[in-house]
Amino acid sequence: MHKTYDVTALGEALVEFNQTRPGDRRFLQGFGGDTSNAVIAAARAGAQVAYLSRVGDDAFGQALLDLWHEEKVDVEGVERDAAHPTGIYFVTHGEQGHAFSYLRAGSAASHMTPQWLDGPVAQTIAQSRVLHVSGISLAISATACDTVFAAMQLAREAGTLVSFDSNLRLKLWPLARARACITQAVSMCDVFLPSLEDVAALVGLHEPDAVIDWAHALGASSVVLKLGSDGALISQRVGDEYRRERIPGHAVELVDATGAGDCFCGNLLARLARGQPLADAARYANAAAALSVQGFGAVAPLPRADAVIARLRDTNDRS
Ligand code: KDG
Repeated sequence: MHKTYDVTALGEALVEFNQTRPGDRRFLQGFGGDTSNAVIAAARAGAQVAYLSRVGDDAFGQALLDLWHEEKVDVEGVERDAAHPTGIYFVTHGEQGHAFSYLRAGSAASHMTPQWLDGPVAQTIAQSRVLHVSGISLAISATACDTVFAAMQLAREAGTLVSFDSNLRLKLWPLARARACITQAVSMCDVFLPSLEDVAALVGLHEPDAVIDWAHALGASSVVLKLGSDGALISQRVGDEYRRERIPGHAVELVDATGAGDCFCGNLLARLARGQPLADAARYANAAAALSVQGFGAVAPLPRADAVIARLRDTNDRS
């Protein structure tokens, strides 16, 4: 099958309202939704991308479609739903970092079903080098969960690499269900992109090497453990061996970490889809994520390739 797209993601996009300062009543409108953030990050890295989702036939759904149009994200696989709204979320900031509050129950995206995959959506998955999904895509409803598993299966059959970010959000589902579904998804993916906090909360593993062993034992052939400002630990099956490497982090001044993990995923997948080795793709993604936390909101600060390349060059010159 000819691969038209480098990276396609499936999930829910949201309109974001981000508190401008801790305690402030002013909220800046932006955009979010982890898989949408990741696919925009990949587009800004130079990849050909598509997004698969459902939005309301409302002003926020239109705003998201306009955003994707500006960002050169193919939206053939985005359906509008006249009966259910586009989801929204609020970001508040405090001493513990940022927190999310959602108004998304019953949203258009949560009404996706496996039947919706038939036709153009399945076609786009088959025409992609990578399909990216997340724990949030699984969490938003039972039918969305079924849809994501069916999409992962379609991708596997079409020779499309399957990427999965655990993105555990315990406001969206109970821990026991999250554990069962996320474990299943890890067993169906090629590239697993968890954070240490997610796996600690899910299965009680706190050591990076133990997390990598657990994910490989479930079936993921590549694991990229995101460690925030400490960089990443990557591990890849090569023949009968597993090769592990630590990718150092970047010290930067943090403004807002919303979407930094999605930025990392989108940039990593854009580079992998173009044939870059995992370690180089992870170094690139790390630099991109470091840049993204210096701006405000999930989408606005996602960097473009020239800024990431300049950051990598500066880091090399200093070492
Ligand atoms: O990773 C950032 C996302 O979590 C944010 O944009 C909103 O997708 C979102 C969610 O469901 O938490």
